[in-house]
Amino acid sequence: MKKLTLQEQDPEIAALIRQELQRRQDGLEMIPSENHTSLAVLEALGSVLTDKYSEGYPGKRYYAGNDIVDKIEILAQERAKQAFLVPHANVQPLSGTPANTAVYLAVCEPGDVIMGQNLADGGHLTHGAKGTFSARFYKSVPYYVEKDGSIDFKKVRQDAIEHKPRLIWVGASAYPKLFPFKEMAEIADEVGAYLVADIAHVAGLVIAGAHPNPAEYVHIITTTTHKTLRGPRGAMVMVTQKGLDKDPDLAKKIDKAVFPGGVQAGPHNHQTAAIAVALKEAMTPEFKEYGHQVVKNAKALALALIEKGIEIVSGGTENHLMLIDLTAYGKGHGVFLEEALERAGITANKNTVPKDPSSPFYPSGLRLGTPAITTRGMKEEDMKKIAEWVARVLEEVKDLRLVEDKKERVLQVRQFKKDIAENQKLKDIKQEIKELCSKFPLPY
Ligand code: DSN
Repeated sequence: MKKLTLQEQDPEIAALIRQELQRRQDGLEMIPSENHTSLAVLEALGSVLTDKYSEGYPGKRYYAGNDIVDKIEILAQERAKQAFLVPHANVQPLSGTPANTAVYLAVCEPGDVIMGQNLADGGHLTHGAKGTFSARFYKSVPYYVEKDGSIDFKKVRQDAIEHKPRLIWVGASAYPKLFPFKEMAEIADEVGAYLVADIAHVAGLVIAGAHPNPAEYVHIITTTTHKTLRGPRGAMVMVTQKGLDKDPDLAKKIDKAVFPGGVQAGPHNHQTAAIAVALKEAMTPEFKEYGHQVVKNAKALALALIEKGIEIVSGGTENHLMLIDLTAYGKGHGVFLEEALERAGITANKNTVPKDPSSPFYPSGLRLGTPAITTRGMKEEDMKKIAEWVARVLEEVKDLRLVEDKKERVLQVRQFKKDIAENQKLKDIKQEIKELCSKFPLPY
């Protein structure tokens, strides 16, 4: 086989990758679950390790030739244990959903009751959302977030006492407050449930000390590795000392559930190596500063948006993300703002807000996050500029109303997308954003 570069072998894909790089350079990535990885992480991810099959665990593989892969996986495990202060880490899950699926396989039987934060209130699909395996094979009793962004723990406790869950999830994808590990632990312990913290969104903040660590409160921790942790796409399942005290076989059960339990087979060794690199980076003083700056930036942005008259769920944020509440502009307005922001160079995502009058396809809010723009070095003064741009973009769409009829709505949104692409004010903002971004190069 000839040794060819990507450019020589497949110029079409090479050009598209360059275009994506340019898009990232010229705009603001503000989807809170995204980030810009380091060059070192990308290098590990694009390495020869992708070629190896390694079913099993270090020292117990089904294939030969894994001495080096074993060393890499052990390094990743040790770094995860050190970073999160846990006695056991499985670093093989390919992503967040397989990680959470492994938890169910390890501790639940089909038909068991599980509790998780309601999907439309910021919870994750795997925490018992309708239409997913987690509600099909388990009896899901969701808990809810109030309009003001708070959780009614008395109600959660009553439901837990009544329904006796086997497992309770704490952690979510769109929750602008600190995760309530202590409050949920009191409830879980009272009813004898496993408490699992899904810290995918805040894992980097936890390592940086900008968010509490759940290790002392929960039995199991799951996380993806590509959000605030700034690693490759991937995930981990960790067992805490509290988890081992509840069930000394818990770590073995988790490992068996990941493989050969049916969640996946061969681990992605290039991904494991890149996770190890990201964990090493996350334990540096620079990353500690980064994690705290992510939160400072989010708070500054939320405040600046509020000063522009924009409504923010729970009146601000305690972490890396915020939810703009657009219900004042009618149901489902997130669709308009997301598209208009994208045309202006800000990538964010439409999102439901607590007690959303609409649906996840046409939600009434927008989720904004600061992990990626903080990686580029942006600070509080830049957040004021971003708030100004968001307000100007909102001005362009605030008078639109989503029609009720489903067929007409599809046509309305299609026409809106054509019209907004021609909006000169948004084109001007895009240029201003590009100028700001040119002062903050990407890390690769
Ligand atoms: N898709 C992730 C997010 O955007 O929050 C959750 O898995």
